[in-house]
Amino acid sequence: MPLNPDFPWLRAWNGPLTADLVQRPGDFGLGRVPERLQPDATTSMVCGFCATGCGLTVHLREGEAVNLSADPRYPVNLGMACPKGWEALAPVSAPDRATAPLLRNRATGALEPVTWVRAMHEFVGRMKGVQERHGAESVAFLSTGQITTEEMTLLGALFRSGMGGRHCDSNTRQCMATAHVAYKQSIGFDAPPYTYADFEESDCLVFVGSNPCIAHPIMWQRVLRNPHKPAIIVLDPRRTETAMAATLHVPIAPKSDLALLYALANALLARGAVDRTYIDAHTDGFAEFERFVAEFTPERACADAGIPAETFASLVEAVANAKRASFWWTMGVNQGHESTRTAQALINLALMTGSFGRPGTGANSITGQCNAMGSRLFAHATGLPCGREFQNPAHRADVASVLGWPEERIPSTPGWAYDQIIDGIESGAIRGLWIIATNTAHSWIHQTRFRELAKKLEFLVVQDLYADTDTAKLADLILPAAGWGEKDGTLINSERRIGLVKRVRRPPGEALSDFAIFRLVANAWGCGDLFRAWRTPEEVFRLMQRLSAGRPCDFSGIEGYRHLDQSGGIQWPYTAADAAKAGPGPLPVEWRERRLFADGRFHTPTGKARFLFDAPRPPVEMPDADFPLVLLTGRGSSAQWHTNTRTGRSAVLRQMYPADCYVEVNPEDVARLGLLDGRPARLETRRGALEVNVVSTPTVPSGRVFVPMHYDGVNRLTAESFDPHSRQPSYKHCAARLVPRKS
Ligand SMILES: Nc1nc2c(c(=O)[nH]1)N[C@H]1C(S)=C(S)[C@@H](COP(=O)(O)OP(=O)(O)OC[C@H]3O[C@@H](n4cnc5c(=O)[nH]c(N)nc54)[C@H](O)[C@@H]3O)O[C@H]1N2
Ligand SMILES: Nc1nc2c(c(=O)[nH]1)N[C@H]1C(S)=C(S)[C@@H](COP(=O)(O)OP(=O)(O)OC[C@H]3O[C@@H](n4cnc5c(=O)[nH]c(N)nc54)[C@H](O)[C@@H]3O)O[C@H]1N2
Ligand code: SF4
Ligand SMILES: [Mo]
Repeated sequence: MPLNPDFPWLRAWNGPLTADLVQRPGDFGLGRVPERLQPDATTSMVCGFCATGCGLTVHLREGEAVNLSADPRYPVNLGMACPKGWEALAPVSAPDRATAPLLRNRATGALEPVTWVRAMHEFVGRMKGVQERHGAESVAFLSTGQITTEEMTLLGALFRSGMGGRHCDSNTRQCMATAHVAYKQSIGFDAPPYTYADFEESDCLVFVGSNPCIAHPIMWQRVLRNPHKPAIIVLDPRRTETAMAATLHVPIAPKSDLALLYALANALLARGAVDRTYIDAHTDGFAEFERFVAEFTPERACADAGIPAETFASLVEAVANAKRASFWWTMGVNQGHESTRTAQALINLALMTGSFGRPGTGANSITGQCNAMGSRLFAHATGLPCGREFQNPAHRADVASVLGWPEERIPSTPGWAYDQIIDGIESGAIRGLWIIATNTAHSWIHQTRFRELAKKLEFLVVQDLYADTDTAKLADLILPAAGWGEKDGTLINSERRIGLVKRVRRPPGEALSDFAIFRLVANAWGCGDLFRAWRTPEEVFRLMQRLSAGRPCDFSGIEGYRHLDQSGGIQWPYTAADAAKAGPGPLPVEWRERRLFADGRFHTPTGKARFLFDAPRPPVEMPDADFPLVLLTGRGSSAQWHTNTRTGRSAVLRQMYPADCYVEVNPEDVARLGLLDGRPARLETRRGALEVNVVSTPTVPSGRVFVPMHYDGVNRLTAESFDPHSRQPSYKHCAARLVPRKS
């Protein structure tokens, strides 16, 4: 394929990326390490692991990061950080980073380093080739909640408006799709209402399918600062670290949440512990809900959930007595076969008790990845930016006018969700796939199927920090990406706080920021003109602000990156009217922690929140004689991040978790199954098997076992099943058996 004529600078740049090019300020969002970073100074930025969004102080020598500490002034973490935060430089400093594009030699099958020019030739030539043969919609991308919002915005626009693609999704589907859909349906917009001060102000915190001691340790520190001697209730099939620290553990049977939460609503009604004034003024559909929950008696709930009657009574008592009840949920809810309704059952509880918009209250989804919230607003997967809909002509016109593009450029049809894209590979509808900052071959439910299907693709591109991830190993082309600390941009945390990340390190070799790679692709593809005003991350941030204007997430009042830097991040919304009240410069203290819906007005057409509910259903795969155990999966330690590509590269973090995969088994089951504590066993499901070491522990009840998701192979076991509303995978329920291994 001839080089695209719109791409003269790349034609000239026919070789390795030179130091000179890297240092040309402003080019492709790279730029030199900013002037303001004096030698041996410090600067601050937010952590790039979890959605807590802690502020970290970066210590610099001669303008480059040499060390990190927790930022005492940042309103999120108040000087605390978890092990991953302290070790955040280790994954980017690893000696085995991907440093040049790698192309698979079709004759030998080996991956060989190539120039960026060649890499772009291949990318454009082969993706366009697939499109010519099989139609524009035959290429797809899978992206992430772990790149900057500016990068997500650019990628979505590039793919849908520039490359003519349609099907794209991100790993946020595995994680936050449920919360997104639940909020949207119930309160009209994906707007988690809380601020972290609510952890400290609540007098009753109900955590459902959430283990913050491990997964959000700094949020848990905020709970520990609560001076009100709160009731802390944990609904989890396992006696987790969080459950142990709680005032009440409700050890419910896996996936019995929905029925139990309806029974809780019914019991609160029976006690009169509901706020009728609030319900009448601010909600729709309560009468139907009240009738619906009447059949969920305490007896039925306790039988279904396998919990003692006293435990249920204590739960009801605690919520009924609370003045400021808050309901928090994470993956034990989101990853389920009826997860949207379960999340909405929590929203219903908050609404009926008037626990919305006041300090210490809320139906609060805790986010996972550092920028899942950015992805929910800007990824182009489920809609146009800022909760706009593809099919809505007025929404398309808005976007076109902000971007200065003809309206025909704005996509008008939704694309497929993650699972549909995978099915599309099987059916032959998807032939080219671009995977960015996610490790599908490990993290996708039923990974064996994905690995088999990947072989069917005509072209697989993987863009990652490392060339040896399970997904990168399958690629035809690997694009080496800069990581956290090597690029500028913003991330949005769980409480809607927009925080800044900065370039405080030079990426190794020829690795480029994802932003720069997307710009390269745009130019090579021949649609670079569309993105003339998208040269730097901050220019794109300005566009994002204009896209947000007038929407519930409006942050058009932010003055720019410097303003975020001075203010400890800024929560959306922050409108131009807010800015006029707060005044210029660093945000006044009273603006630094803000919650939503104090006025009880929601984003639905009526301004009222809706009670949404459905009859509970059993999970698709129940234990039986052959596979008698329920397999639970989730986070294993605060030192491991997902598929461990990053955390596995820190020698310090490696000391903090077992090197080999393990399964937690109740001591009774260990004895009954002839297993031995600390010895290997085979964990089998209908889809595959995994070698694991047995950890005998009473924290999992008999009949259930738990495997952390961080070790490769866990998703050989899981069963493909999805929530019908959010299409989020149900990672936390399938039937399994454990067999002692004779060794
Ligand atoms: N250290 C560390 N921290 C992380 C991450 C990480 O990989 N490592 N990942 C981040 C991301 S992306 C996410 S999404 C969050 C996840 O954060 P969490 O959701 O808190 O973590 P998980 O361990 O996946 O799941 C939470 C709990 O759900 C329980 N559970 C399983 N099935 C059910 C059920 O049917 N009902 C109920 N009520 N509970 C159930 C599990 O036993 C588990 O204890 O963590 C974030 N933080
Ligand atoms: N069984 C089971 N499976 C699960 C879960 C579970 O609880 N149980 N949880 C699910 C959840 S909630 C989630 S969020 C997913 C997470 O699943 P993944 O997203 O697959 O996990 P990560 O290991 O975070 O993968 C991110 C990849 O991006 C790379 N990367 C990091 N930073 C950058 C960057 O700036 N640019 C680029 N280009 N690459 C970068 C990393 O090296 C890594 O390879 O797993 C899901 N899978
Ligand atoms: S709690 Fe999350 S954001 Fe804070 S330091 Fe740890 S990984 Fe980073
Ligand atoms: Mo997640």
